[in-house]
Amino acid sequence: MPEISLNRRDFIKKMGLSAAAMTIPGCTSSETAVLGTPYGEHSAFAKKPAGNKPPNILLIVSDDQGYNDLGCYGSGEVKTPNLDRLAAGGVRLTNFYVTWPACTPSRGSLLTGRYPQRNGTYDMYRNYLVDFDHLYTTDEYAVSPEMILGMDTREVLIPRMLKKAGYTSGIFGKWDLGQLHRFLPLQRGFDEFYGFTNTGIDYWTHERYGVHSMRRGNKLTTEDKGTYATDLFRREALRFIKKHKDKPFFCYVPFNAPHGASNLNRPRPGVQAPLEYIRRHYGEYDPKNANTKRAKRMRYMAAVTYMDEAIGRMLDLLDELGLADNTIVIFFSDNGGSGTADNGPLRGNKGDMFEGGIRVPAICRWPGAIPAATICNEFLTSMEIFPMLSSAAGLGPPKGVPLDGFDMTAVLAGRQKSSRKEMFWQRRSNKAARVGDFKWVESSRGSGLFDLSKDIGEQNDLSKQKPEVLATVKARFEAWKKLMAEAQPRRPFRNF
Ligand SMILES: [Ca+2]
Repeated sequence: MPEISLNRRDFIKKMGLSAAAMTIPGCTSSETAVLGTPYGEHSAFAKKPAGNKPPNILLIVSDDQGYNDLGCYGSGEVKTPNLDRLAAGGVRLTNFYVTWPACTPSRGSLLTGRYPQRNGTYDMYRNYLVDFDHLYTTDEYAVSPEMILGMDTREVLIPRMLKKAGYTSGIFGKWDLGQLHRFLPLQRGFDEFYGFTNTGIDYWTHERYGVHSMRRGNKLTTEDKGTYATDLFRREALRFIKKHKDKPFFCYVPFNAPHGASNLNRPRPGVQAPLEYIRRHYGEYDPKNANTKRAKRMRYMAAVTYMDEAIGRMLDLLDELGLADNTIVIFFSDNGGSGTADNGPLRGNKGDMFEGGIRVPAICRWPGAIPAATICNEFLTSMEIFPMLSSAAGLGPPKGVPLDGFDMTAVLAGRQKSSRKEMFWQRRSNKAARVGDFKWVESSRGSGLFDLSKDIGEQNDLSKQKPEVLATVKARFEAWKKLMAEAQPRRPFRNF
């Protein structure tokens, strides 16, 4: 690719963007403005005076839920009355991205506010031999990648950041950021943890390919073996909220639903849900024909609805305790849906660089700060959550930590346009960049240049018609790669 040097005016002209659209509030650096994302010290924090009591935070993440698999996103099939209720009380985002098309790096970016390539976790921590039916022995598992890799301990995670503002933090569900003692939630700023530390489990046995995985705090526990995991994360989150109702809390609930079960049995069980629940909500279901596409879809939908009901209980509790008005509730899926999930109208699935892998359903409710029953079509990402919460807590950005997002509160409130103009993704050799409305993908599952403003389904490849745009977007990607390469190196994957 030829070396391309563009000044700001050329760049804006080529991208067909107005100068006004490229301006970042509170940011005067033209280079940062061209980059679009307020990197590092340019992070556009809209610091608000902290009230007497900073808002509580309930952050809920679903696992592999499809873009179209919520009632409020248009599904006529999947029942999510409580997520729909959440959206009715706040804002539903249509243009919200995660940083990676699968679990671990997406969650790492959420908690650090940084690109995977910056925080060092730019791939999964998992044992791939299970794909070939290899059951790890205890000794093998103890030294396997899944066990020994973890988020670099120099990274500042949301709970540690919030600690400065007096928050108590709990996580109930899937951690996925390392299993050795030093990587576990209690060593990373959380005060309470009940859940599993690897990247997926059987919903009832809580085993990951034969390895028992549920923990309370730092210790493995079998106290709830046999109970459906969603019930457990609901129970623990409700307990935590009740216990800490009088002080600011951060309750992080990353459900394992509706991720497929990590189970060696062939055929693999896929998504699991209680039989009577599937029948009650989705009709006739015969467990003897569990491997038809319809049966798999029914289990997936039931797992989503079951999770939705658990979320409803949390929203009810906030109401009962009189906390709802001073609680930020955020929900999103960690990546696009796979298997029988419905990502319509987006192209592709979990794992893909197309929108179906990385654009996800997201809802935010914050009474008094964000108007109810609104829709936000602005370009936003999960990296905006760290700065948003930091600002809500009355804190500035952590010192010396370059963030890759900005406080999106004013955008969610409809008072400002998003200052995000660019976003970049890399999963091994698969690459993607979005600059303005143009999206470039180069991947093993397809490539092209697409205009998302006219072609959200990424069907019409414009590479040949718009070679200059293609060159510009690729140049932006290369500039981002360079920036990431210059960042202070982080474990575990980077060679330094
Ligand atoms: Ca996932």
